[in-house]
Amino acid sequence: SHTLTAESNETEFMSYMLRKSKSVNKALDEAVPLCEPVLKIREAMRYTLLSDGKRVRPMLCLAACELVGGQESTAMPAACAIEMLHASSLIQDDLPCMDDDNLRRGKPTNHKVFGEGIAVLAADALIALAVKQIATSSTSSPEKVLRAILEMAKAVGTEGLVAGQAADLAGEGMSLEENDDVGLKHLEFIHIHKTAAMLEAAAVIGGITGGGSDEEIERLRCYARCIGLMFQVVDDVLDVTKSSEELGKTAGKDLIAGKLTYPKVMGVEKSREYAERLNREAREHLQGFDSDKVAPLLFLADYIVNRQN
Ligand code: GRG
Repeated sequence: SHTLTAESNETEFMSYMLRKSKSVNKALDEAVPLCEPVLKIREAMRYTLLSDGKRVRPMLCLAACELVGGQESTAMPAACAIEMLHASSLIQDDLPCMDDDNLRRGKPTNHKVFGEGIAVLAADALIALAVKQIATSSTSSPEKVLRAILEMAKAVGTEGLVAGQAADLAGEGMSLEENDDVGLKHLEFIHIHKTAAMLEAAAVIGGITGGGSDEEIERLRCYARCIGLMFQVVDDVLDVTKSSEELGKTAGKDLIAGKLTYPKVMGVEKSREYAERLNREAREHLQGFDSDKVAPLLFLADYIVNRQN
């Protein structure tokens, strides 16, 4: 069966995710063909876009579309556009002037392979391609496309990713451990903008393209905001638990660098409780939807909160 019911188990959810990510990968591959002559910029775009990510955002977009009664194919151009924006942000985040990372998704970062100039251009081009992808999609009405583009713009700009990253840069080296409240506010601002905004856009755009009502779309927005924040809380907790397990190994870099994390401002136990609370809140926002159609979104929330790496 291709539907995931409320009674399904985790294995079924994982195969649902795998199926979705396979169709997303196929669509992404087709969206950036390697035309002859093969250009380095296209290779660079494909390098990050098609590398091994979880595809959580496109999956969320497709599941949200299906939740409100739409078809997977209707939301596919939007789902691809969201993953392009995500890939663009990863390339930029890894640059020497930002986080200066050598590895991403288990491979050398874009600028390590293609050089900084091409990496910056690939990130630019992926944003342009995202807009093109959704603007030329024939699966939604012009009005829905316009609404979706607005959501995308909000998610990347000074109301979204860029604001989060700027706050992150501004807070570098900030020592806020003595003042938990200020620290927590700053931390939440960063994560709501850097992580939750894009997940929110993914869910909302899925709801829009699927023909959801305004109320349904708002509920998807609240759900996605919760799981976005939860994603980061869990990430921070894993960072701490990983680094105490493999002290001196690869993890713990952020701790050494003095990055602000949830365990630092509220302790590991409280952070775990907070993640659980966000999960419950996320589920509450989805109450009343068709139980079979909502199953993937509930599993996704559990998957995020229970993940071990
Ligand atoms: C204008 C697009 C754009 C970006 C400029 C660099 C920047 C501003 C923002 C950084 C955004 C960023 C890297 C946020 C972190 C988001 C995050 C949680 C990344 C990890 O997501 P996963 O775990 O990664 O879903 P995979 O690899 O599975 O896709």
